[in-house]
Amino acid sequence: MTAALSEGVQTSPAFTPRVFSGIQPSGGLTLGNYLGAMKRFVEMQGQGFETLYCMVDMHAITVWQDPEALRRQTRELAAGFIAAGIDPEQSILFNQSQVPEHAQLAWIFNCVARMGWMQRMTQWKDKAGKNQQNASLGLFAYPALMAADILVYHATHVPVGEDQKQHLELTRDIAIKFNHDFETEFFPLTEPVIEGAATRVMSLRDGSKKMSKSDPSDASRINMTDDADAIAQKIRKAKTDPDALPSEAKGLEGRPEARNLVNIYAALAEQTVDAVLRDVGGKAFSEFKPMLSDLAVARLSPISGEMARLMQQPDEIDAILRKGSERARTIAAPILKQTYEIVGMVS
Ligand code: AQP
Repeated sequence: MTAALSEGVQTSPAFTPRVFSGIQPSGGLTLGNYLGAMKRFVEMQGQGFETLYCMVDMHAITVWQDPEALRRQTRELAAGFIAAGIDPEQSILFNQSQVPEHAQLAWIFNCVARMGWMQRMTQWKDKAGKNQQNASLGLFAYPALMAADILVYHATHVPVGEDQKQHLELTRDIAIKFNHDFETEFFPLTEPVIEGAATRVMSLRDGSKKMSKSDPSDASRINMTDDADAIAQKIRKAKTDPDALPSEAKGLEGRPEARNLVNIYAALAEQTVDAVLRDVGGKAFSEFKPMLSDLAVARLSPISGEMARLMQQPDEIDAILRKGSERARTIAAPILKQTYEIVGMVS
């Protein structure tokens, strides 16, 4: 039996409705992170869930991070969360490494998950590339840590972008195997929440590649800290095709770059793609791109302005994250303790 909380979102009554999600401080925040994840995080606040949002710094170091850059990016990401609308009183905002229960539960899950499951993960294949022997063990085990991030809170819902869907399925597989092996129903089967017009924002330079913080080309992405000129220039130079925009969504088939810009517009305007195309169908990109730039600047500049202001007060950011990790531990510690008991570890 399930109980409806908000439109389209269901939860099992056996578990407290609880949202967990994280973002890696592996670079500056992108428009992809904002539309695919952070905007959704804000929308789920105050909707009948407890909400926990995390800077997943332990995930970030699965590939090399300069220590000074990691510190700066972690604070900048926290500033981004708050500037985008996460209220650190209402939600629990914290840094993953400061809640050791994540790593402790991850070890148990390393012993539950199978090598074959990990080898199938497309993120592992993409990030390790052809040189798997030289990739870190942490990168391979990444999905088990992600499962621990979620299940150490018995989170029932995880808002993510499309690229994380496979990892969420693996989280459910780990919960199912743990519950089966130990003859329990201790871990919930967490629901991914992948919704909206921009669950997969693509590179501005290549409509077949995801927009990403770590793409070597800065022109491929809009950073949340970009100023109005940089946003306008990147959109002006974004790859497109020579045709005018269609009036219906099916006219975007086979036109990945056009689809991407329309999806971004729809997500920023909070309209459906069909509604956007009803207005802009027939326009050339030379007309549409300035509309998109104006909208992006209007939506993003209040956030980047607030991020810059918050970054002037790093001690305040650190205090918010410390308080968040203390609150997070009050939920995680008893769940870990019970897990140890189920597994047979003597305390
Ligand atoms: N392009 C995207 N479109 C929609 N959602 C996206 N997300 C990331 N890129 C897009 C969502 O943002 C959340 C946090 O992602 P992450 O930082 O944990 O890692 P990622 O998915 O690997 O993001 P990046 O920007 O590509 O980071 P790097 O370059 O370090 O690997 C997730 O919910 C993700 O779906």
